[in-house]
Amino acid sequence: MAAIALVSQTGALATPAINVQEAGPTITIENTGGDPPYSFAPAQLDATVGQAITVTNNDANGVHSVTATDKTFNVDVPPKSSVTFKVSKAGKYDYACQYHSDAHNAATLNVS
Ligand SMILES: [Cu+2]
Repeated sequence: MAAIALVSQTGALATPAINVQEAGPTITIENTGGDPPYSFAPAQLDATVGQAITVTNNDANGVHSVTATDKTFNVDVPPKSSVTFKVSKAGKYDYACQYHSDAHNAATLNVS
């Protein structure tokens, strides 16, 4: 089952010779079991308009999302997988998880 979701955009297992893609902005979601239990890291991220932003969900047990408070973007990220999205309009976007609105740290994506 896991193989289906493995589109491998992080290139974590790729050797440098194969992975020639430049590292773009990345949001990582973890189940830390702390308070709050889920984390967005980094809490503040910069990107440019149209740039690919990769979201990796390392929580094996749940779908999380990166959902702008103003709904400019809403990206579901299945367990143990990565999704890439782009933002077409500059702005400072607070975002949260639509499934656990009170269980993630506050996070902001700044697009310029
Ligand atoms: Cu969540």
